[in-house]
Amino acid sequence: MPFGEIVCGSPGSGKSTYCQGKHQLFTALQRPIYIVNLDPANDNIPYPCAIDISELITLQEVMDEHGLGPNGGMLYCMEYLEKNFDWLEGKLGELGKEDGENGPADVYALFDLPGQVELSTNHESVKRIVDMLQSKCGFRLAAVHLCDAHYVTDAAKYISVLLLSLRTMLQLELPHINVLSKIDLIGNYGDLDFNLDFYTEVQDLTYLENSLSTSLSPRFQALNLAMISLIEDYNLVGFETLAVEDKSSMLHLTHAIDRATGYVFVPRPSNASSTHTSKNPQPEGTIDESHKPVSAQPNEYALFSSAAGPLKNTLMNMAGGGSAGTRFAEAKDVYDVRDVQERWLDAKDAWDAFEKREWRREGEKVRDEVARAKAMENEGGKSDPERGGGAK
Ligand SMILES: Nc1nc2c(ncn2[C@@H]2O[C@H](COP(=O)(O)OP(=O)(O)O)[C@@H](O)[C@H]2O)c(=O)[nH]1
Ligand SMILES: [Mg+2]
Repeated sequence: MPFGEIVCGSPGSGKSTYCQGKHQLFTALQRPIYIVNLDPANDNIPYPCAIDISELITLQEVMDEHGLGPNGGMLYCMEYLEKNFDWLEGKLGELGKEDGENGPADVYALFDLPGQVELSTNHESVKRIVDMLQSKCGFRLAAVHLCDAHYVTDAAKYISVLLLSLRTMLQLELPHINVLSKIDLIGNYGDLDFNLDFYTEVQDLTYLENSLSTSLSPRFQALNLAMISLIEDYNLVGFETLAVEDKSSMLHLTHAIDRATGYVFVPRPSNASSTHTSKNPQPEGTIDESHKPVSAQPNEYALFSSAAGPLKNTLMNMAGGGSAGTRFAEAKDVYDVRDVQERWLDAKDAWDAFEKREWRREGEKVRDEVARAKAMENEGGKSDPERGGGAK
């Protein structure tokens, strides 16, 4: 069963960077992943692209041929893709056939969408493309909606991003994960009025009234209150956080997405034994369950990143040797938004310094290991009987 993510969000919210980060993470976890670029204006694609819409249509062509501007051109491109969905279906059908994979049935794909907000809020083409991915190609999808974390620094912007997230959720009708992206930059925008969990958990929004009434004309106060109560009535919006370069953050988000799509609950790909080749061996100490029926075997791709439950002690381990990480140094086993607050707001400098020390230590370790391996190789060469240097 193919699984995937519809990666959406405003221009510059970090969609392509997230796709690239996820590709790197999954490659490290030996979990296959394919990225489909559906943004015809994406010129510098930072990730290896399995399928690229620009093979079908480019924004520049459309603008030149039909005399359209960038926005109209983008809508045209999406309508064109909808009409030519067979092209996408054919390309998706080719995925996963190399490297002993199980073919398109077991593909995990990321769909990098264009940033025009109306595409995921009120234009119908993307919605119909998503529907066809599910009905024709059998994908189990989740929407991953990226919003720049900068929006939480201002009450009015925060309300607008809540409304945007709510509208996108209602439009796409998918299991939905809203994400405050670039959370590593949040400290640059000054102090927040509330702790981060107030924003991620969308707690009692009436607390925002004061800041809203000072930043806007009194005429709009009633409207603000009405919008706040609308968001609270639906009670649907919440946020995860993301800093692409931070492995714990990426793993935590992957965990949330795997639960939303249901990936953690499916058995592993039916030919997964073929992934344990000499090139891709089973990790040392793993219990070999290949004799059991596939349905009784754990989905190890998800296990590495997800099904194992909350990422126990990930950050605590990092904190073990340093002075940073006051919260993490306590015996705790859940990575939550308070950890994010400490990492990027309360103790950012201490954590940055700690990470730098860790990287240096890791670099030195690798250098020593390489030197040791070289020395052993040289010694082995000297004592090699075939070369005549060894004792007989
Ligand atoms: N500091 C930081 N910058 C990020 C992060 N994610 C994306 N960016 C930057 O945000 C900018 C826009 O990202 P991009 O992926 O092109 O956004 P897109 O238009 O949504 O695809 C780029 O300069 C990225 O380097 C992040 O997690 N942290
Ligand atoms: Mg992009």
